Amino acid sequence: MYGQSLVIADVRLTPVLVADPPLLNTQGVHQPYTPRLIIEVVTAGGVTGIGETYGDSKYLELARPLAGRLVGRDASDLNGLFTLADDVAVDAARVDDSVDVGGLRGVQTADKLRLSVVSGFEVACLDALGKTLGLPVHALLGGKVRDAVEYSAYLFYKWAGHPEGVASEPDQGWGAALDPAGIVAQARLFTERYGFTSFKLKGGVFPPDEETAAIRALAEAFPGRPLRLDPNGAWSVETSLKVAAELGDVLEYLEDPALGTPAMAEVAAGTRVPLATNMCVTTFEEIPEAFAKKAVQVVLSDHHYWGGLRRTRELAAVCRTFGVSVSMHSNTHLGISLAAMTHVAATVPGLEHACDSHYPWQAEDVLTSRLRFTDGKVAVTDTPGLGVELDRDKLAALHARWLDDDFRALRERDDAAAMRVADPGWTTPAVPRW
Ligand code: GKR
Ligand code: MG
Repeated sequence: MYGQSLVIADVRLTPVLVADPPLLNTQGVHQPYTPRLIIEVVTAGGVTGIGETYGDSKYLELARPLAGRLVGRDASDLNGLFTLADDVAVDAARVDDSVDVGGLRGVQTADKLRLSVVSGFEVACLDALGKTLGLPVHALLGGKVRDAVEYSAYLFYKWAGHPEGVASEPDQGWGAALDPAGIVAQARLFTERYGFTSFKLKGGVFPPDEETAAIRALAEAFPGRPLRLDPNGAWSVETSLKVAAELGDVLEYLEDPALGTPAMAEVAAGTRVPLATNMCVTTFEEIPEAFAKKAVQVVLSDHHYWGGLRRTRELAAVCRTFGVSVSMHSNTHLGISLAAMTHVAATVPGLEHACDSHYPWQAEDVLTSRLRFTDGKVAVTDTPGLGVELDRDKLAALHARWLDDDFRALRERDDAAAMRVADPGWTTPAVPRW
């Protein structure tokens, strides 16, 4: 209720390991359990706000001191969060400005890591603020411009199960998908279970001809539906142009066919198929070159690494200015993040492409009730805050798994290591792979 203190009295951090199916990507395969961090911000007024972000150690190492320094500050001081996080990062001995270019989320820098941590705290503060004021998070961002947010089915090549002998949760009836027929069957399940009407296929797993055939099969099975293919930069410019020419009549867009802005610009210059990215434009600093070179037509934000919901709106404003579309990509996440994604997406004008979400792949959650997709959409709630509630028993169970020594190796997400369990000789392929 208005008038209650927003001073932060306590911050709880709970790392968890969440079950994940054996989804294939260019780096390897998803581990049977993926780390996430659940953040609770408790105000002196007795309100608890919740947030979620990546849970690998490097994120925890920043989140812990930040949590300590937040106590005594005001949950509404969202700008202050960023300066505080900068101070914490400077003090944290192990955080340097080293750069890792090998990931699926573009260039990894210490700055991006900081923003990813801050994003979870920002969402928790917004949730606390909204609950205190009796307002939904979308209202704190200026108000929703739509009542439901559309998501696309996120199709993956997939084994039927994790390798024999590896502890994992039962498959939720998805089965294997290793060829065009398997991908179409998976897409049908997505439509039956969630009503999705657009489809994104994670590529970069099989030779481009096989993935082209899978998209063709989808186009035949679902005529006129928006289709996307995302090989996470695994292709050369030449291969990208060949695929674009072959699939130009059915693709909504190609997502990160080639790695990096110069290569994407070359592809964009040679095709009319729009290019989308969550790899070459992942920070504001990367925008000028990419937009000047007309390398991308759709920027896929992810509030986790763009630094939260308000910065996602800032990104959308910059994109609008330059006539570039904006939508959302995702990584393995739980319902708190889906709620946050839905609130911010509800406030972005002119969202022309369905957002993507891994949520259907996560059978486990830390919420009392799961968010629902109806006709491929999540309804935008007007319940104060994010409109979701933490289930303490579920949280405790997933945290107990994180604490369990048998699962210690999985505290860091490493898709290449997970692949080596099945294929000991596997190394992350050099790019371009094809
Ligand atoms: O979960 O395997 C995956 C995805 O490849 C993810 O890591 C990417 O970040 O979904 C993402 C994408 O669109 O590139
Ligand atoms: Mg992508």
